[in-house]
Amino acid sequence: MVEEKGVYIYANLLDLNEDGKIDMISFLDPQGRGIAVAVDRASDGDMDHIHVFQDVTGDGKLDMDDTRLIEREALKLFRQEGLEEGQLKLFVEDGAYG
Ligand SMILES: [Ca+2]
Ligand SMILES: [Ca+2]
Repeated sequence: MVEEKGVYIYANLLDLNEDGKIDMISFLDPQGRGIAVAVDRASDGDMDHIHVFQDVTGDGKLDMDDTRLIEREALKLFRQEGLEEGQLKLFVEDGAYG
C-alpha cells in the first residue's frame, strides 16, 4: 500500500470584527469540503473556538489528534503579523485525508 505523505489544506482568513486582524479561519479540503473552523476573537493565539469535522490525520477517525493538528495550523496563522483576509493554500506534511 502506497501512502501519500502530506495534504493541501485551504485556509479562508476572515476579519469579522474588522479590527485589521484575522479572527476566524475556515479550513477546506481541495474538493471544497469543510474541514474545520477556528475562532480567535482577540487574534492573540488564545483560541476561543475550534471545531473539526473531517479526519485530517488519515486514520479514519475524528478525534483529538485531528483537533490538535488543526489547532497547530490555526495558531501559526493567528500569530502571523500582517495577515490579511483571503485564502491561503497550506501544505501539511503530517496530514492525510481519511
Ligand atoms: Ca479581527
Ligand atoms: Ca484522525
